[in-house]
Amino acid sequence: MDRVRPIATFLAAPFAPDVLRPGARFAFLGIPQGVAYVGDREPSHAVGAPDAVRAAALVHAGDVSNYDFDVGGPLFPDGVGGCLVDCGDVRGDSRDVPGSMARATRTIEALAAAGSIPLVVGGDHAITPQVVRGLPGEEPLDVLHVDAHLDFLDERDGVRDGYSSPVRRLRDLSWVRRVVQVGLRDVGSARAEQVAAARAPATPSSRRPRYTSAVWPMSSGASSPVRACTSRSMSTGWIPVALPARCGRRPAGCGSGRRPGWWASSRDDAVL
Ligand SMILES: [Mn+2]
Repeated sequence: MDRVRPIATFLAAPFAPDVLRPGARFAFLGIPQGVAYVGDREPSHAVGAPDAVRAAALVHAGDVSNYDFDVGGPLFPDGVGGCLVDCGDVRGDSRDVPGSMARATRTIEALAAAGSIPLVVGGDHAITPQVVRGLPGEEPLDVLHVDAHLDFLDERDGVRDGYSSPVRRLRDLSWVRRVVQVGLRDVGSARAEQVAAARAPATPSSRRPRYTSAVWPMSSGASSPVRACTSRSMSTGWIPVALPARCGRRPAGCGSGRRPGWWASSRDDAVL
């Protein structure tokens, strides 16, 4: 009972109640969770993102076999069946934040073990390390992080897995070889020493001697580092991409409030 069945699936793909037998190369998965800080005064609106993406994509469900000029052919010549499934949303429990995060990681592990490539929609940015922790650790992994912010705080208000720390937590994982951060702009929570720490190579004593990092502000242009990251990641078969997360009805990273705790879907307690 780890997942919630969606009202409508992504691109009208078959629903896969068993992630170990999804029967498809790509598996859509919602993780409508997040971790709030002391001072966050409203729940994250990002928890509605999986269903919002499903709803937006549904209008294209009848077009997937048509010619796509961006791709140079049909994206799914024979329809999505057999290629794509929707595994629903990982169930969140506001009374058990660590358990909910572990449940998300276990689901990713199961998808990877089944040979599927997860297409994950959060949730706030706290979910990124939850996802990467579940990916196979045998092969080096490169991560492309597209965001306005550095997200490299070691902790905030004693919280180490919040939405300001996902890139810092990725660096804790021995199989993460390279992190490329693209699109940083304006002022966020990052201090100069955190930028320096994010750009620093791994120390000689690290288990990850080949680790490298690149931080590309928006003003520097993004095409070159994106190509560098994706070309290397293609050899591993995994291309984790972290998109900007918002924590409320305001520009990302600019909010503050008073509500500590846990953000989860309003369908928190609904289960398969
Ligand atoms: Mn972020």
